[in-house]
Amino acid sequence: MAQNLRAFLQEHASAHQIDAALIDVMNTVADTCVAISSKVRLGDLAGIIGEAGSGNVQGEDQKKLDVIANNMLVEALQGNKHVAGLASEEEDNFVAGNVDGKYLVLFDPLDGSSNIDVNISIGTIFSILPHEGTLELDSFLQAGNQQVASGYALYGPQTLFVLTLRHGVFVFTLNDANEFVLTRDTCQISPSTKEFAINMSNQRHWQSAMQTYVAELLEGKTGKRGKDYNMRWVASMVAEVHRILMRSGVFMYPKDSRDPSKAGKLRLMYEANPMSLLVVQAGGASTNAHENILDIQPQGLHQRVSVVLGSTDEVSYVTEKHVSSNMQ
Ligand code: P6P
Repeated sequence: MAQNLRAFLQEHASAHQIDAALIDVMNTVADTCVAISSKVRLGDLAGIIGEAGSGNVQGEDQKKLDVIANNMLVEALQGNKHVAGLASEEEDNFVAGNVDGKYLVLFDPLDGSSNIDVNISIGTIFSILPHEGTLELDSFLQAGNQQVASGYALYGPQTLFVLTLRHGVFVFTLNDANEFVLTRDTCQISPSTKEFAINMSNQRHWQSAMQTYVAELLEGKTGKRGKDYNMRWVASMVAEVHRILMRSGVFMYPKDSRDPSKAGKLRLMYEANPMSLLVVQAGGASTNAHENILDIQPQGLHQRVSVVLGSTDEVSYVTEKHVSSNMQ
């Protein structure tokens, strides 16, 4: 019988001397994702499709489910004594938790929400950072390599919960009893791939190094790379990252010329950092096309970043292309 998440986490914690308080926080996140999944699954039947009629700090229109998922996570995590504070894509500022808490939880409550109304996979992304002392904004502004855990829930044909506590990547599937059970105990991204994911409609806005790189991919076996590639674009980062964890690939959301002040579209603290930790734990790589994302010292809670993540051969190739083009 497949091991359930709670039993797995207990065993994993004793095998790797992981703090029981962190395990408790992970269980709170997982339990809340089960509750979110119940809402997502019902869609129109639960009256949760469509716009909330409000906007978030990102300047995006919120979907009803964005707000519902966010409120569920805020309430659940504020109720966990080990959570000192939390930050969300849907909250302008950080939210205080319990003064004696030792962990901070940062999350995108519903990533890919433009896909909700058309029944395409969406997800919840979370990052867990250590905390001590007074809670202030700087408490959250830790580099991604400080994360003690990260993961996501993927609300797709199956509801999955994928996590790392820095000792590998594990996949759990929600069963009929609404319980996550272990279905994959290793994820290994191969160094090479034939599959890339990027929103091609932005091609004219990319830096020349990215334009050159993608043009080489499109040349296929007759070109410089010597092999044919396939392309995917789901417009849900959780779905793209999961595909890469399952069968390798490279995902890119580069900065573009439409808004030079923006380093990219995706958010560092609760999208790029948690996903980068998972990818690196699975043997992949993740950069902003110049440096490892996990090494970036954050300047703001909602700062954006360019993302190139997945199979190491492709990530290093495209990163080197950008670094050398900057030196010219
Ligand atoms: P575009 C979803 O809104 C998201 O933040 C990521 O999940 C996804 O990879 C990206 O934006 C999609 O962006 O510009 O293709 O809609």
